[in-house]
Amino acid sequence: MKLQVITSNLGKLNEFRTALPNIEIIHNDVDCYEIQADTLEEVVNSCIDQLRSKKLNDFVLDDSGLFVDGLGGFPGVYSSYVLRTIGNEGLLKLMENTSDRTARFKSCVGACIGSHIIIANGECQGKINFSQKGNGGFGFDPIFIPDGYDTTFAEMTLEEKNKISHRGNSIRSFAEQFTNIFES
Ligand code: ITT
Repeated sequence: MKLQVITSNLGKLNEFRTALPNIEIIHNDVDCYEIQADTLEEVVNSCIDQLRSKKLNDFVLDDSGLFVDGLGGFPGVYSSYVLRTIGNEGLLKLMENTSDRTARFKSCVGACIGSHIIIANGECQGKINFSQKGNGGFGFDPIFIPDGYDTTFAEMTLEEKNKISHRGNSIRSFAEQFTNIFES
């Protein structure tokens, strides 16, 4: 089976390919209008509906964000906007006087395969570093240190990040549900 990964983000695409080595992944960057919603899952469900109404099938997508406790969960569902506007430097500046640096990445993966809809969530706890470190990954990776490590996601290989990351976790949960539906 061929599975289309719907994303404009090549970093995400690489993570799907690494986490699902036994599935043939095709990239599709067809646009999905991201509604303004309080949760990642609402955004994912809306995108699934939009893509189905365009007659697409056998696809998976991800909506994700970084939730910083000391900022009341911001940027959260506004993560993409924050990266596009103030970027990591701006977020670090915003946190100059924030002592609580705990944060979590969340990922919600949604898939439509045949007549089945699969929704899978993943999280990764950690903290926001005081400066950017590392050249790997994408987005907020240079400022996020997962719990139990002293390196940022951007200092890890793709395989290391996938083992512990929000998206690694949501893709594993997706793969488990996929196996239960199609291989039982
Ligand atoms: P899509 O086309 O798949 O929507 P996107 O980059 O716009 O790609 P999101 O809408 O999910 O992705 O926005 C989430 C933002 O959070 C985005 O700017 C990402 O760069 C960032 N982000 C998500 N997952 C991340 C990760 O694993 N590491 C670093 N930053 C991440």
